[in-house]
Amino acid sequence: DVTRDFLKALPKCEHHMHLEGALTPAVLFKLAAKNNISLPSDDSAFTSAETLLQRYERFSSLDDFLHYYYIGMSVLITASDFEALAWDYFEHAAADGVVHAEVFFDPQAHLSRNVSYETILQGFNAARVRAQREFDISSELICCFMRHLPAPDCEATFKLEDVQASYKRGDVVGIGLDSSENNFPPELFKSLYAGAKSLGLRRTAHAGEEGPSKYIEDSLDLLDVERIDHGIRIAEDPKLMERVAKQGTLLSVCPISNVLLQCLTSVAEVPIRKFIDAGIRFSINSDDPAYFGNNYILDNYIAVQNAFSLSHSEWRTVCENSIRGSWCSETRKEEML
Ligand code: ES4
Ligand code: ZN
Repeated sequence: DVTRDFLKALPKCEHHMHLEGALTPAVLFKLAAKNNISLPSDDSAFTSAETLLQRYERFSSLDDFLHYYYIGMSVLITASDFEALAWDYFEHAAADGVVHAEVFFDPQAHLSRNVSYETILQGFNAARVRAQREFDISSELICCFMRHLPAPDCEATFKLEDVQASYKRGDVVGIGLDSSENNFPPELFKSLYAGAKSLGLRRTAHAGEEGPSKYIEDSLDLLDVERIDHGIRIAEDPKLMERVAKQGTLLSVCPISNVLLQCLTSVAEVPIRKFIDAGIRFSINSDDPAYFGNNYILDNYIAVQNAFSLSHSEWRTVCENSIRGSWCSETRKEEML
């Protein structure tokens, strides 16, 4: 039988974890006090870390979650705040048996508060260097653009000197697209993604989380993405499933997130068995662990096991596909395999 120890020991890659989503209510209140940031006084959820945690247990939708997520990250000010946030994640990742993590961040949410891009990267990079040294965890940063903002604003951020310099240095491996999905279709971001491709950046986008499977198809056709984040609604389109299986596009699936944001009513509804039967590659990820019941990657693996009873060999295939779908060097992939 597949045990927790077996799942923990697998060489896991994480592809879908928003660093800002690792901000726990306890750290949020600590940083708010340190940085003199006032939290909303008209929402009783912000009375204490305990009441906030309780509010996190009943998100009604992606947008309801995002409201709290964007307020939460307003307490992040200094490089050491960003470093502590990322380090907190890497400690959990190490405990869960992660060997390689490709993590998202949302620069626009910080630049708009006059936190510099260099401050963000300095903090994250310090944590990444330490995670490599102390835990042997390799990592990559993926720069996400927030699709609820005007596409020209996203492109202006993409073109900022500091942002371009981080791409050239190799500190950022690729771009992603996140935030509210419905009514913000992939086609709005065609020129952003064309620009990223011309720089040799890797490309992914959230699609088919709350939005229709058409957004998955359009992300492939119009944005030329190499991975799809979530992608669960692909199950509505058998033809697209065939295409994604054939192309080998990897879906970064986040089962507990999908349930807690009420995209699905249980983990058993994640189309894991359909994906396996169709030959669709996927990884299993935590999304925003501090907002989703403190569930990190291993909790998501266990939830999938409880719902689908995969075999040892099926689990090894999940992890092999996750390694092959990673954006690290081929040498690093061989080490992990
Ligand atoms: C996100 Cl779960 C999810 N979906 C879209 N955007 C996000 N940003 C952080 N978590
Ligand atoms: Zn996400």
